[in-house]
Amino acid sequence: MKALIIVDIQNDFCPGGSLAVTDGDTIIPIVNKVMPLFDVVIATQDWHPPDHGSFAANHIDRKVGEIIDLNGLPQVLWPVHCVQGFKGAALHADLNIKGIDRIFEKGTIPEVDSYSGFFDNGRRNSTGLGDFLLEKGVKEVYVCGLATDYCVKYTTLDALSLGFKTFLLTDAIKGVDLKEGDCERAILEMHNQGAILSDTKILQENC
Ligand code: VGL
Ligand code: ZN
Repeated sequence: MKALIIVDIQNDFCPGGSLAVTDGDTIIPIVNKVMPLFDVVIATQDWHPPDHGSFAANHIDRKVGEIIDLNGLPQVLWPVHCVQGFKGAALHADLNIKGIDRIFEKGTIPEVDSYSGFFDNGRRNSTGLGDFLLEKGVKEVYVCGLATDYCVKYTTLDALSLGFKTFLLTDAIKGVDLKEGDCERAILEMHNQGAILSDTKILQENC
């Protein structure tokens, strides 16, 4: 069984959003096109409470991009984004929502961020995604979405650590590049950890 994991294709990560990834929305038609090729399609949704510790605005004298210690873990401070129930947190309207079987929310605990769709950054709490995939008999996962150097990266690394054969759809991801080269380094790290670099053309040819 093959699963597609669509990471955080939400308004705030697309042009016009508070943490917009350059050209983030351009991957949406590509993702929609390959959804029917999968047995299971899941989406992750960054879903923060307003008092979330990853927001620079929730710390005195701290700016976006600074790194702080958040309960023992290094934390990049972000603009307020993907606040539960607000438009910025909604999945992008162009995404084919009907093609998605289940949505897993993450980043819901104020004290810890959660880049991965599987676990929080401290690996203490799971979203249930891993068990869900195992119950469905999924052996192979294909990761796409936003952002390459954060949530796509950590979702991919966790999928590998859970033993899934993990593919990265390189034409269906976009990243932040806070520092130039972050996305390239992230892709290299995923590859070094065992992710198979693929793309949606190869996928379509093999289905
Ligand atoms: C993300 C930064 C903060 C992501 C989420 O989806 O990659 N990045 N929260
Ligand atoms: Zn977030």
